[in-house]
Amino acid sequence: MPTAYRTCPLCEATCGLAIDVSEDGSRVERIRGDADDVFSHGFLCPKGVSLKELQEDPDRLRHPLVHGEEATWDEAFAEADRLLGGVLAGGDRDAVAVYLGNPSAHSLGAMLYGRVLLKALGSRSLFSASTVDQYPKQAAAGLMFGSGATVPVPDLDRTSFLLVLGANPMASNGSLMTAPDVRGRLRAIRARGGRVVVVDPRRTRTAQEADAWLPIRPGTDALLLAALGQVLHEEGLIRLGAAEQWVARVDELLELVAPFTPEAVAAATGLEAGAIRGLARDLAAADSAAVYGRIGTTTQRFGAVTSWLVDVVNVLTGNLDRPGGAMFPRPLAGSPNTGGRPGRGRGTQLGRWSSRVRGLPEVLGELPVATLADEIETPGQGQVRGLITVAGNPVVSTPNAARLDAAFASLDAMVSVDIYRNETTRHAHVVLPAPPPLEKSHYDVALYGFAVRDVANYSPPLLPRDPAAPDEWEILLRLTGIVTGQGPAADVAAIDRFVAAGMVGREVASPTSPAHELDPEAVLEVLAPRVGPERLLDLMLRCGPEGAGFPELCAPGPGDVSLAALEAAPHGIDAGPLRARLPEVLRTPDGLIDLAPEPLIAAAGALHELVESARDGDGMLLIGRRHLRSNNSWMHNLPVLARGPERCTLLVHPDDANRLGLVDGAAACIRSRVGEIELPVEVTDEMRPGVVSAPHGWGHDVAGAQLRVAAERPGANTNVLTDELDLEPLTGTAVLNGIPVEVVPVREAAPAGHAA
Ligand SMILES: Nc1nc2c(c(=O)[nH]1)N[C@H]1C(S)=C(S)[C@@H](COP(=O)(O)OP(=O)(O)OC[C@H]3O[C@@H](n4cnc5c(=O)[nH]c(N)nc54)[C@H](O)[C@@H]3O)O[C@H]1N2
Ligand SMILES: Nc1nc2c(c(=O)[nH]1)N[C@H]1C(S)=C(S)[C@@H](COP(=O)(O)OP(=O)(O)OC[C@H]3O[C@@H](n4cnc5c(=O)[nH]c(N)nc54)[C@H](O)[C@@H]3O)O[C@H]1N2
Ligand code: SF4
Ligand SMILES: [Mo]
Repeated sequence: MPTAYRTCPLCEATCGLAIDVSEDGSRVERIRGDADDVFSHGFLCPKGVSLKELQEDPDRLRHPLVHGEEATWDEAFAEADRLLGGVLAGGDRDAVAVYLGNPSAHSLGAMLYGRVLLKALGSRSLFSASTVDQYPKQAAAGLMFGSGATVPVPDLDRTSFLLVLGANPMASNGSLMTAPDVRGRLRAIRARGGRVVVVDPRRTRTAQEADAWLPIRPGTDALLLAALGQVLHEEGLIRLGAAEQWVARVDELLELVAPFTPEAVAAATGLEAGAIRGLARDLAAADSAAVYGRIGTTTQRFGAVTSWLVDVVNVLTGNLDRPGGAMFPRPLAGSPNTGGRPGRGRGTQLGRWSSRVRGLPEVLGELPVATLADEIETPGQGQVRGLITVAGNPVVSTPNAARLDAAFASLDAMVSVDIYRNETTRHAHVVLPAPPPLEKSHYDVALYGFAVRDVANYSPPLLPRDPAAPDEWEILLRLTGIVTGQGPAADVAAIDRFVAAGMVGREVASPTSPAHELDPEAVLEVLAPRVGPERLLDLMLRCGPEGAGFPELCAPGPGDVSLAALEAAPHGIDAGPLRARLPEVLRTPDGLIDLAPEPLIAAAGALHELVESARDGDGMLLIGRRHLRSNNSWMHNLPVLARGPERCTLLVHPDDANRLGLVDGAAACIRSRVGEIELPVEVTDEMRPGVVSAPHGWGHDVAGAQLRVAAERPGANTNVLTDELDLEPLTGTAVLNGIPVEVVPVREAAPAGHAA
């Protein structure tokens, strides 16, 4: 039986898969970890195995849907053209919105051609899952280092001290930290004498594996980090180390953190002053240390401030850009911090425009998805009447889900590129089914930018696609044709050539590119006969930091990486451990790291109020969680993952359960400002008292979806509770953790004859 080697596209870990295929090449027989993968060395999780069931899932869409009925591709594009064209005919480009979901960052075609569609559409109504996720981190990184793609990651394999805030990589497999087998890598830290400390309101699997767990009150991480800075300063422990000559505005930063002594923040964070002081000393004393924060630190009110302070502590302890500290990956293709002029750039501006209805700030080219419903509901110039979703399920993943659900039902034109008819796409007038992962090629353009080693791995399509069905990038280019008025049957090859020529043009114009001053036509000829994502990827690899350049045109690059080189290396190419990249990685206008960016200093002003207001009371705070056998909202339909105990439960501490009259296994009603849901209670002392936890991504019992397995155990949609008005101020990112809720038992109807 032939075995093929591919990269798993389901999460950020980028594991190598060894896939046994039937003799005729049409079916997957078995999926294992690829023991020879240069990065994952055989590791995989249950989701990787489930790619077989995803491929074979009878509910997965194989044909376009037009108004809910199966249709041909030509019919579907014709209807998309009629509907979207109708909205655009009014001359208002902002009237068509786009929402890009999480898997679009895991799809080579969607990554490279999603932006083509956005550019062609020319609408400011652009939304994505990033404003319910990592934009606070990317905004802070942009302000400090000059590009939102320049996010330091923990040098996991060499660090002697890892401080984790608001992440549970044992369940999530790591995020903004691409590292297959996080568990093995965490265990290795301790095995070599290092320490792991986890800050989380819940004693997660990651916390259980760690040396210490600090059960912080949700939403107060910025205070903890400010206090770490204060102690480092007060005790003379600041060492800027390798970064010293590139760091600006240290004094402003130290002035900001000065009032936040451990004693001052103890009551608000719920952590002992002594523990905070000890943590600061341990960080300073460690041979190397890395502070790492993830979704629990970004999707909260102080998300941007917290994300910034994470790297401030990395800088103050001398750990930025040093082995074992927080380092900058050097991706082999397509990163804004490997191209152009090294060491300087335009920097990052936030809020270059604002949203029409609520005046919320633009962030990295987008608007906050928390205001999408406003933009649909509110009449006037710029009102959103058409929507294209690509690989997203915002009805389940964004705040005040019930309101957005109703708003979607009112749209004049909704077109979804997706593989399921789910809570969101059931509203679409046209659904265009992308090929499933194993029928597409794959390269992690986005995720290698956050990888703890510099690696690269390319996967050609494994299984044949229905000859009538376009690839995902072709779907996006046909939509590009539609929104540019070329009609439903635009010449995809011509648009693609135009896209490639544009990219070649930029390389040819760049003095630091190996393609500099080459004849663009000659470059395109070298890249031929590749088309689509492969042509663009080959160009990006050749022009990357290890790229082969164009030896064919006597213009070699610094290395030998090209798409052909990756095709010859089915287990991937390893360019080694992370390396020091200061100052060339910076893209700030002055070539320095801004330790105290004005917008963040301003946002941190509100920390003084937080010190006073955050206290234990009778109210409960709801936070989220993830489970290894799920993936946001969309993998609950696969039997291999769905089995096992009920997962959509409310975790409650025993003291709270007693106080609130909640019983293990019985239902609780959870209410917030915007909505209420019911969930079964799971009483566990892994919760910090005063905090309850429920996973997002559930609520599969809506009419019109086609998710038969998921509907058997639908769970409830926690984003019915999250508040579209409660946002991180700099980026408009939704607050999804620390939601004030009321939790009451659901009383069963009393049996007849008994008084209630
Ligand atoms: N309360 C709460 N809400 C949250 C979070 C939280 O922690 N708490 N987390 C947030 C985070 S971090 C994220 S990233 C978002 C995710 O939010 P979304 O991206 O909106 O939602 P997903 O559940 O990832 O939905 C993915 C969609 O893509 C489709 N799909 C899967 N593979 C493909 C493909 O290859 N091509 C195409 N075209 N479609 C595909 C699926 O069918 C599904 O409809 O949720 C956010 N929402
Ligand atoms: N199995 C699986 N893997 C996934 C996903 C999935 O849905 N399932 N989703 C993927 C996506 S899109 C993403 S973005 C990543 C996310 O990756 P992670 O950030 O690792 O995700 P979580 O497991 O939700 O961990 C967040 C932790 O933050 C804690 N927390 C909540 N509020 C606070 C707070 O105020 N302060 C602190 N310090 N902690 C807090 C929660 O208790 C939780 O343990 O995971 C990715 N991987
Ligand atoms: S950890 Fe992520 S990349 Fe690895 S097999 Fe699981 S889902 Fe796939
Ligand atoms: Mo995410």
